[in-house]
Amino acid sequence: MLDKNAIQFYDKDEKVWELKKKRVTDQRCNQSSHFVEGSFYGGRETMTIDRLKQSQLMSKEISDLIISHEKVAHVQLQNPLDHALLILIKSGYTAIPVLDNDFRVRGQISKNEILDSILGLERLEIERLHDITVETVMKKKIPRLKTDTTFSKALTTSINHPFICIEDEEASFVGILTRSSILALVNRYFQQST
Ligand code: 4BW
Repeated sequence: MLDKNAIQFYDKDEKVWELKKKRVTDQRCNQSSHFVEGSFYGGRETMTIDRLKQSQLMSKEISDLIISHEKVAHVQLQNPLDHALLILIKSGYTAIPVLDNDFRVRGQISKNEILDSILGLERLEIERLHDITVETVMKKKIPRLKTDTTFSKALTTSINHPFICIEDEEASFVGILTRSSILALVNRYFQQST
């Protein structure tokens, strides 16, 4: 991590150097601090990661970034797969949340899971779509976060999940956090601070 009592700069090869402040005793009268110890610190990427770690961005809450539930396409546990496929196709999304009657998140369903569930030996058995419920084929193990989760935690979770369902204290569905809104904020942060 970059030291607060140090200055960093790039050389012409884009290597980062760090000069540490060191207390030097002047023989004649006083003490003073000077940047005296120089060392090669790392590449531009190391500097970028340290800037992110030290920024307030990482400890910020995610609440401002959430897409509210009214704007999120979703299906319910007991919906048949033909209905879920219709919602997925019409919304244009690959996967969407699955909710129960109490508006709680129970999983997520994707086009791939639906098509996989009707894959017969020789063809897609489309006629079965109406007889299978969302609950039967949905993915149940999905990440969930609370509205006061830090950006840092959300960023880590989004590495493996294109969207994350957000719940309130009573576990009711609040909305989703998408990878694109996380990346947009990181992008804005770097555009502003360069
Ligand atoms: O209809 C779309 N409108 C817009 N503006 N962008 C779209 C649309 N469909 C896809 N995209 C783009 C987004 O950048 O393609 C990316 C991947 O979509 P996905 O995963 O595979 O359907 C989108 O990236 P994202 O905004 O970071 O969203 C990540 C995932 O979150 C999506 C989808 O599974 C889910 N999602 C996003 N908004 C949603 C939603 N699910 C339900 N309702 C919403 N409003």
